[in-house]
Amino acid sequence: MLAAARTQTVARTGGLVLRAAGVSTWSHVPAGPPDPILGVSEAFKADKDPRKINLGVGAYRDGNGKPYVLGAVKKAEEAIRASNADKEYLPITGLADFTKNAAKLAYGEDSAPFKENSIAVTQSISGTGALRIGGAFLARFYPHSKVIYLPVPSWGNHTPIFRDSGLEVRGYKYFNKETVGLDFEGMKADLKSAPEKSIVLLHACAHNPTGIDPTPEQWAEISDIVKEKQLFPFFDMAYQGFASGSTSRDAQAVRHFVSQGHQIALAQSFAKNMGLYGERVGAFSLTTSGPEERAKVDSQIKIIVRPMYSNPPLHGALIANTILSKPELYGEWEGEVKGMAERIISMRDKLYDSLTHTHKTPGEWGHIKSQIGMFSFTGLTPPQTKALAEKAHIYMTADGRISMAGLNANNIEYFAESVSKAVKGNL
Ligand code: IK2
Repeated sequence: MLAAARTQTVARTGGLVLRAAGVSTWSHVPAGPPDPILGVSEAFKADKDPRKINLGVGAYRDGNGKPYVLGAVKKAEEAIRASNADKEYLPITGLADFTKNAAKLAYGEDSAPFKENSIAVTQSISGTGALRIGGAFLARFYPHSKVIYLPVPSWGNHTPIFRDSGLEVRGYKYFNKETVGLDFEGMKADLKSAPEKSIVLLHACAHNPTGIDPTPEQWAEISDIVKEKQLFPFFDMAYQGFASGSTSRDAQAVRHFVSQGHQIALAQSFAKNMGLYGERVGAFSLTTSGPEERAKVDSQIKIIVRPMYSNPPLHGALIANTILSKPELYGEWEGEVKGMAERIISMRDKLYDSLTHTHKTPGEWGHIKSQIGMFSFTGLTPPQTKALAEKAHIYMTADGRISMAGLNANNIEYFAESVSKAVKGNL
């Protein structure tokens, strides 16, 4: 283009004029902080040391530290390929067979709302999307409160999800630093003093980040308080099967609440228990009074979803549904979930032994064994986690949370030795 013509184009279009003058339209946009969890993966990737270990993100790794595609998933994909499935749009609330099977997995086929067809359920962009749809639905239709109480601490994304949904976020006590266990008295006191009918977020199992769950007896007490205070329970179940190795045992809290007559909201994810992280498969559900009310709730969920992303992705839902609906794949999947949970538990035992017996690390480390699920809240301080990253190339979130699944026979000794040195102050 000739210089004169170029000048004319620049003069005619506002954005270009600004750029030509050296001022961009976006010059006022401040740099945001890196994500506290995914930022750790970026730092890990940039590290070239061969000893590096990533215990940041909660993604399962096999005994060789490699991402794991479940055998049941591979077989489901073969079945889908063989069926010559098309690539048409799904309905707004997703694949109906999948959402039905997801609800069955969570609530149990004998539960009253499942049998009565009163669960409004929609496919979601994994667990995050389920929480976001739920937050938006509650902000729009829950008549009693716009406040949601989260455990302190909670998964780091909960607060932004619910704030962006239009809810006010407050906290209830959950973690006791002294015992590195559940602050059950604090939790009960905070739930009792919350305004009546507030919304309360409960991690159904394998609490992230602490790895500490209430016992069944404690869940029964929590259910009583929720009933007494007429709180609205919103369960986040991102790890069904990962806590105990059994999907039905891990659904105990959800099923107990439902059996006690609570109406609940539930976010489900198939990222961890089927290893479908990047496929983004999840479900959001609400229990209603019956099919008529369910249909009305469904219609409003569609109105929330349509302007956000129109309809959910197909492939992951087909995989999950194939597994959930074919008995032989279901059985194989259950065995694989158990296998993943057991490998994590064996890492807990090894880490505990190495920290206490081999390296005589100062402090009490029993919580490494007693915590549940994918994560351990180690009790390491931010300066210790910083030193571990800078000097030992070991990456975890600044709060000292480690993804146990990142440990294996090849790196656990180096990890225990480095932690021990960090605690003794001689890393
Ligand atoms: N809810 C909880 C409690 C979660 O932990 C997650 C997944 N978090 O995984 C990343 C990490 O903490 O390292 C989710 C919901 C949502 O997960 P997704 O959207 O992947 O299903």
